[in-house]
Amino acid sequence: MRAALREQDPRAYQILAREAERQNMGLELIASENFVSRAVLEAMGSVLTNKYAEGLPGRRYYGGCQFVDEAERLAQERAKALFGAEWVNVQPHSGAQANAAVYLTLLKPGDVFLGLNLAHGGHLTHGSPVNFSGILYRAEYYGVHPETGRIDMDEVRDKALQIRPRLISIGASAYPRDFDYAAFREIADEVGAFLWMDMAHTAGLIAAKLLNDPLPHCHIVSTTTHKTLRGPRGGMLLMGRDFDNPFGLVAPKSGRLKRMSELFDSAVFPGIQGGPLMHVILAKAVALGEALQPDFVEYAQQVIRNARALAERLLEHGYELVSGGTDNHLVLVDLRSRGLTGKQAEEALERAGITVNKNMVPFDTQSPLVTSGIRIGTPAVTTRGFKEPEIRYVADLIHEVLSDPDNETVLERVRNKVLELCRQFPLYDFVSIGDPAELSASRL
Ligand code: DSN
Repeated sequence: MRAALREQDPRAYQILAREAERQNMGLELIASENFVSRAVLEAMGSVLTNKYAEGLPGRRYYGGCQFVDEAERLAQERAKALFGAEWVNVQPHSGAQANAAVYLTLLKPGDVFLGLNLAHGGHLTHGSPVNFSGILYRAEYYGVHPETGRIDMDEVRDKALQIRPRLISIGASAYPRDFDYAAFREIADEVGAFLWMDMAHTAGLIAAKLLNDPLPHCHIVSTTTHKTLRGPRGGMLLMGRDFDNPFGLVAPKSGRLKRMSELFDSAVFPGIQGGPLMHVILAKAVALGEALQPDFVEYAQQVIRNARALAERLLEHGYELVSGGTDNHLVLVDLRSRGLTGKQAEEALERAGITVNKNMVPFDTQSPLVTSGIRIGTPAVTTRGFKEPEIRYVADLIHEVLSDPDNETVLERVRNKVLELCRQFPLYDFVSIGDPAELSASRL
């Protein structure tokens, strides 16, 4: 199939080949990225993309859905088994879509909700003023403690009692610590709010039971499927149990009282989406099947061990880490004491073949386009086979670059070391530009 792409559309093929080369020959340390298996790639690049299937399995608005119904049921069944969920919806096209369905179900425009400040590790869809969540609803924030860098549960409670939100959200895109869901639930119950966890970043680590489990405590849990879960780009909603509609929510048109699961299903379709991406849903089923295998737990354990080793080595080099370390798959480096901005660091590392992202640190005074920090994650390089010795070496390379970020000789030297490391841990055997493009994953 890729030979067809090369012959029919060389420009598109070149883009694909060059991106494959970039992934193969660079160090991918963006905390939200990963490398999927060949099986997941095959499911995604399949004829299921041709099928319209609005509705749910067995209740579609189109004929010919017998096989895509099986795909969706397989994904549902595996997601339930993996997370111990009573209900799932595997249709959200992305994490942002899954989150949109949460808001649509639980809030009315103008309602108040409480989420983690974006500048303290929160996510765009948790109330940023430039996102629908902050435009349509009234977002209030809790943050981390200035000294510990950890979420301050006293602040969460005080804020919740003061503003009486209808919804409290948990979850982050740059928070290196675990969450105390039971404590959040107590606060939510005290103020009569729904509790929602967006576990997009840590879903794979939660599935492997290495972090606290939000499902028993939250009314709703959303996730992406492509980060630590190592599946295709997409979203998902889950409930530990199908709670009786605690605040008497009714369906938008009929005004009828419904189960929470029915309300969330209708919020995804027809609420915010049309036809589900059935090729992606099949790929979600494949990835969830992989995550149910025992070696996925080993992978997730290694992700955390690698993040800890990275943190320790960076601390040895004198870097400041938000919260002083990590419980999960990422570290957040505060560069203020080194006289560097996140932007400078990201750009210098990129030139040396190391991809990270600049990131706000709590109480940052720089703009989001400059920032004072970088976020470094281990899921992708762990998939590649890196263990503690390699990750410590990566920390050394980062330090080499950041100690002299404008020195082209240093950047070139590190780039060569990165290439050497990448050759030792081949990823996709996607032959370099000009060769027949057979994707035969050598390690995956
Ligand atoms: N933008 C993603 C991240 O990098 O964390 C989250 O959606």
